[in-house]
Amino acid sequence: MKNYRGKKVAVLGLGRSGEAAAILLLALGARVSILDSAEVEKLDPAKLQRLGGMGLQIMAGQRAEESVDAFDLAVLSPGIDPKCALVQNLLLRGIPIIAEIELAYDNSSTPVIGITGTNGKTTTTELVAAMLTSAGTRTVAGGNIGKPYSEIVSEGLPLDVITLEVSSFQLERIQKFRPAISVWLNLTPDHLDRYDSSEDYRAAKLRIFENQLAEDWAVVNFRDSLSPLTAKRITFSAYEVGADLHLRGDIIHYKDQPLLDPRETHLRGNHNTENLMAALGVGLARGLTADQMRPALRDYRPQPHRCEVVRQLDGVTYVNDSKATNLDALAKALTSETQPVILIAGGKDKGFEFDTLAEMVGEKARWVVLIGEMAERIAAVWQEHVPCERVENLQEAVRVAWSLARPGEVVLFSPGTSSFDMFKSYADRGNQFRTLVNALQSNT
Ligand code: UMA
Repeated sequence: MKNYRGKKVAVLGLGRSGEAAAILLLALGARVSILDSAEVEKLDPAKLQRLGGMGLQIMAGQRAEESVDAFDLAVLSPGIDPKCALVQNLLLRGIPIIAEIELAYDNSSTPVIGITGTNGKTTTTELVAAMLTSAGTRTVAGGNIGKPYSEIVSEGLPLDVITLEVSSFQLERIQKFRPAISVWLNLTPDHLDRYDSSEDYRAAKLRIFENQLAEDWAVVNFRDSLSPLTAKRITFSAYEVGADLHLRGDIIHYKDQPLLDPRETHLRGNHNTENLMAALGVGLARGLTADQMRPALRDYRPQPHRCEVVRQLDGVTYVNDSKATNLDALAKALTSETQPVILIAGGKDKGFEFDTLAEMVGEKARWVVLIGEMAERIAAVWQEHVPCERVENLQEAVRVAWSLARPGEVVLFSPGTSSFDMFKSYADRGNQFRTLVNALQSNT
């Protein structure tokens, strides 16, 4: 643990991570300023009042971006791109900048399980936390899943291990962050609005292994060729029998030992089988038996917006997969469907090329309805393979999909990109879809 007493520390960003980091730093005796690029009237007044009352200094907008204060250290919120003016100003002045998770790690002696990957992080983090808890291990789930790591450290609960969902953004400015178990679920292109290339995105994620020692564990997807790792490795794959955790028939095996039948769980699709395998890998690394691991994995119910069945109407199944904010998630949702699909997709331009999915969409979907910033460009590359219709908003998209769908088909809302062009978040987008679907009337 570093000594922060009397140190002048800038916390960058007044979101959840920034608030948690500031509170932890105050408790450590630092003199804390929060700097946020947004103009003060855009910031949450209740939060400003709360933090102001704790003796924190808050700088907003241009004043924050041009600050000349002599900080000893800055702590970066994950959503802030280091290329932005706020960060560049500090870097040019030689002020060291660390990630929020580095601050938390540096001030806690509880071991960490770090779970990263493009898709499946939240489900796997919840599976691991539920499995460990039911086996008598004291843990909480936090990090990118919602509760900042710094908040968990401030709470100071007696825990055996902290289960963290870790994003590439959070890993960018770590120094010593070292999970006792690192989980690598998968990697497909994402966040190309922040990274110059997929290689940069991969390099940020790979940092989850960089401080691991030989006594640590890496639970990794067999199909991703990761260069040699220092930690002991457990591999998993729903497609390759050579992995330590693999499928024989429908049953997940660890080497020759049957562990779990995914059909006994509430999770659908091979991508979820891999999430279950990753959770089992963590359990094995911690010495749990199959009997200790199975019950919680069987009971677990996924969060909304992840291939969530909203309702059946006139023989048509409506599925909300608003959490599909990248192409890989969309591909996985399509692969999970065995019936013809009316696909609703599209959203913010994140730098993706949708042509890579054209053939799969042509095979799985009978019709595509497109919304958002990307609608035109997706139609241009998909319409040779499948009829595409562009509409103005989600309401119209649901109405068109409803009029096209036949009994036995699936209306799948799996946007394949972010929501921020039209909605507050993927959750807002999924909630609106659910409301619209629940308002549909039967044809019969
Ligand atoms: N801000 C600036 N300058 C900028 C950009 C933003 O000052 O250039 C300010 C904003 O005005 C705002 C603050 O930064 O006040 C927001 O910071 P933040 O985006 O880091 O938001 P937090 O509330 O701290 O949420 C972050 C994660 N957000 C992102 O990584 C974008 C949350 O993950 C995470 O749950 C939370 O920390 C707690 O750990 C969300 C996410 O979308 C769910 N993650 C991405 C994903 O899953 O794909 C990585």
